[in-house]
Amino acid sequence: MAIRFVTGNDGKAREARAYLDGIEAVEQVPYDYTEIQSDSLAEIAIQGAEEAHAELEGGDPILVGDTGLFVDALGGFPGPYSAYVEDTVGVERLWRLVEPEENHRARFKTVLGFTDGERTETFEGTLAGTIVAPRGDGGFGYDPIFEFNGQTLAEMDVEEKNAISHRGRALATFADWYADQ
Ligand code: ITT
Ligand code: NA
Repeated sequence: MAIRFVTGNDGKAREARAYLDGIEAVEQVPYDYTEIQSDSLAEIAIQGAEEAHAELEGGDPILVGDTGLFVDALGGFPGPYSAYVEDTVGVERLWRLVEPEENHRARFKTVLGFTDGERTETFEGTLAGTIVAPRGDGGFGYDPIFEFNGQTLAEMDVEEKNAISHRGRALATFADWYADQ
């Protein structure tokens, strides 16, 4: 058996493997599930996991991740719409929106949705930080404008980021739970 982690991103699959090392094998599957329009990352992750489990061949369990960046001064925008906003507005212009605001606090949230076809569970991880002018060329997505402990996530190396990241925290919680099953 293997956990099928639904993502188009090899880095995320490697990260999942690191947390599940010695617990379960992780297979990366590039299934493009329908992203329902919802204010809730958990709802999106649950629907995505259940759809992938129903549509893909084979019965191995499915894990999907849904992430959002929630900016306090923007009422939590872009939140569950973060992928769409990255593609349309872009990261640099999101920074420009936040720049004139007094409060630059934001947080990343990842919700993992797991299903084995019988049970569906969600696991959450968050990372609080500050929105800053873009710095660094590592990472992906909103990493250049998200500062944690004086560094943007794009200035960290992969191991450093994964050790503190929202997805890392969600994966650690999931791995603990899964190991007990
Ligand atoms: P997959 O579902 O194929 O993994 P995705 O990009 O559609 O990729 P996510 O839910 O992980 O799905 O990401 C939503 C948005 O948040 C998207 O714009 C990402 O670039 C961004 N994002 C996710 N994780 C991030 C991270 O660790 N650092 C910076 N941006 C991140
Ligand atoms: Na996703």
